[in-house]
Amino acid sequence: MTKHEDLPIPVYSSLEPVYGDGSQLEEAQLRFDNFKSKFLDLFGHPPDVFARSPGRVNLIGEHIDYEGYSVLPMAIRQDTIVAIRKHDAGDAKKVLRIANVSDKYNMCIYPADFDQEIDLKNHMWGHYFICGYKGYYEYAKSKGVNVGEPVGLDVLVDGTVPTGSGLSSSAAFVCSSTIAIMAAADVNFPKKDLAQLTCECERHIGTQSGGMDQAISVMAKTGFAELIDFNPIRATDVQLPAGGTFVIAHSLAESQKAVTAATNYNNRVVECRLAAIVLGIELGMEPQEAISKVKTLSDVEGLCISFASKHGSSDPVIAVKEFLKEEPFTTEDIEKIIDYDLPSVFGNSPTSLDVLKAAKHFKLYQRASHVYSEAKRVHAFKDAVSANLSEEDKLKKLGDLMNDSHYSCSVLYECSCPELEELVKICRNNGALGARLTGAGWGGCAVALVKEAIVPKFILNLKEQFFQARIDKGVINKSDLGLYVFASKPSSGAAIFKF
Ligand code: NG1
Ligand code: MG
Repeated sequence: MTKHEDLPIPVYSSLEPVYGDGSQLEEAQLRFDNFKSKFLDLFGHPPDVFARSPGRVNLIGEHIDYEGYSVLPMAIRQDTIVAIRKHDAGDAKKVLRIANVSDKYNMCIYPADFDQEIDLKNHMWGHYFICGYKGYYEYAKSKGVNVGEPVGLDVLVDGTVPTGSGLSSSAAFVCSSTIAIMAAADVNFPKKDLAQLTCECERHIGTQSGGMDQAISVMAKTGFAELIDFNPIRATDVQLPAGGTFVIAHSLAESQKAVTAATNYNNRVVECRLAAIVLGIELGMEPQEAISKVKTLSDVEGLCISFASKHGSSDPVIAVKEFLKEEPFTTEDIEKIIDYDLPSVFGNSPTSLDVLKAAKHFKLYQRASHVYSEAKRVHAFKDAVSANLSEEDKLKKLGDLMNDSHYSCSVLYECSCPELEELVKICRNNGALGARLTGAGWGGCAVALVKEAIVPKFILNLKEQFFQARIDKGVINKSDLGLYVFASKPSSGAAIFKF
């Protein structure tokens, strides 16, 4: 049997396979009808093809995908849809016109040039489309596809994943863009290749992302969360216990990851790399070898475990305790150990050099402890789901792991914020079995595991105890509440529509 990840992106001629039936389908029908007429109004032609890709909620496994460790997300129903039309090769207008159904986003215009530079100092929403555009053509050329000369494109975008919320609006946008560009070229690659390709695409925006968001957006299946492994990318279905529901709630602090990368996201990627190099050296590698070979904490896990096993354990956190001091490392501390100056370790990565410029010190002990312990929690979560336990005990175990994950993110990885702390506490006070920040953090959403039977009451209490004060202050409108707090079932992955 062909494996799920080896299949191409499904192509549908109707909306049912993705949006189901009933009111959701009616809503989707209306959305697509408006979308098509808006396209026609703007560009004077109907689109050739549509693509959609969903956002996701990460249930457990935060900030470890870029360290090579497995994560456990599920797709949500909110998604990005992209409609696209290719101009004829003879057309004079060789530009990419990228419009959005929301007035918040002005039309962006780029040259039709496969190798164009993305102006990172000047962040524009259309850049995410260009990430897909550049990445797709690089990849297609490497696969021997005859891509011809660049032609103009008309593109319309509609996203329902809230931005800056930790629900991966960015990956939904990059994946749907890349898949629309591919579909317009009449090509279809296997899902696992697209997952890898779109992960690389999104790095053009300047964040040194792991591949979780794109992998789940491309490979999700209705009804399942997925355990995502990397190198190579693989997805294993995880059937969640029926009696529990995941409720997603927005802290209303927006995290602008592309803008704060040097002090937040990319800073942690650099700290993890430095922690891995220092551990490698402490555990016997030559500095030169460690610098050239060690990219992630998973690269030195083997060394850490052999050390820990001398103490009768297989926990790499033991090696971290032994070899990394708890006080933050200064640049000089690290340079003394690695016998090299720091910028030369990251010489070819401008985004890492930005991190070094902005950093006062490096918390290697805390970051490595988080990564190794979080990686274990992901497997404990997966094991608990399939363990021979009562449903009650299963849910309790999953909740405990989520709480431990949040603690580690908050205290060791320092990617929470006051609003998320308040929200997580309110979730737990109202009967959540577990609650944690989800996604990169520094704002965005929390996810709570709640017993099915109390979901309506739970959401009501969150509205009263967290959101009402924000409505009173005018931060959000009461009529939009459903966008900020909702229960979510595992939804389906990316698709192409040809009507
Ligand atoms: P968000 O901020 O939710 O898009 C980011 C990364 C993930 C992962 C998580 C933290 C991107 C596109 N995504 O997710 O790869 O590292 O943070 O677990 O940067
Ligand atoms: Mg994102």
